[in-house]
Amino acid sequence: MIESQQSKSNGIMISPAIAGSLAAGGAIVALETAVFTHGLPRDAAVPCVREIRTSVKAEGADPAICGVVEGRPTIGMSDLEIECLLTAEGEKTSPATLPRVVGLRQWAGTTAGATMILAHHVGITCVATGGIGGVHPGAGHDVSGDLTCLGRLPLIVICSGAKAILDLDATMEVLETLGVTVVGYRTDELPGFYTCTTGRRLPGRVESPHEIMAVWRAARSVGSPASLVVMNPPPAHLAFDAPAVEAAVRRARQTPCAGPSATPTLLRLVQEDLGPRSVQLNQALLVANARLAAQVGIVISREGYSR
Ligand code: PSU
Ligand code: MN
Repeated sequence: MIESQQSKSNGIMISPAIAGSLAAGGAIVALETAVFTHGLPRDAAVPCVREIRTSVKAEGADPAICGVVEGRPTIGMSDLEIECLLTAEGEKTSPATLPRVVGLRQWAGTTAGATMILAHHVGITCVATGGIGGVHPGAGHDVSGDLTCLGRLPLIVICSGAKAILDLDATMEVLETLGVTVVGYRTDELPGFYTCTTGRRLPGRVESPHEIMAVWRAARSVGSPASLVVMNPPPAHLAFDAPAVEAAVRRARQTPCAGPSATPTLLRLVQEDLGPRSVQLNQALLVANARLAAQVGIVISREGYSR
């Protein structure tokens, strides 16, 4: 059992740094952990967490790594807790499984959706992730719980698109159906996680953290219940060409997989196919998205927000 000096809010464990920042109205960026338990290779995970922490702090915001520590939903996990989560081989928890892993005292890395639930519950607005879940191709009705959360919770989610293995057109359609506002960050095109472009035009674009805040605020003032998704293209110097990614995805899809393991399995196959640069890119885009989320958090914290 890991001893902690955390405070508890709404049943959620909060680290002293995050509790202090929440009380002071500071800028906080919530980050998921499923990408570390089930996305990146194990040896890349801890250095990536460290880089994210450093970058968010450098922007003047507080990084809140979210996950389930022996059944305790936690906001602001320590490095030790993250290492224990990886050692315990915690499961990947989505909105649907979060109550079970908490109730039955298990370890788990939270998906973007589960992270959104925890963040919203304690009053954190900005969430950063790599790629959101979405609609898987085929007739299996596999639609990520990330999308439901985006439709229901009034957050700002910064990502680099939906994951390359998904049906991107169907994913964009479902986001629209759920009333989720989607904008590109300094781009007109939907990024493809591994690629800067996908040939799909986004409904709108923003140029600055200030504009992101303006759109999010407008969503609140018109009574929208949903999130604002900001699509931030991956760093161009590491991004891949679309044909290379398409070929890797096609090869990965030849391996049958379904359910919660579908995303991690397919992503691992694509990653192996694309080689080590894909891991570097994954890390770099996580850091870049966390940075942008920090900048947005700062603007909101500075300008204040009232309904
Ligand atoms: N990015 C990765 N690997 C992952 C994920 C993201 O490189 O495993 C996770 C995210 O946490 C995302 C989740 O929220 O996959 C979606 O999974 P599903 O399709 O099962 O909802
Ligand atoms: Mn699924």
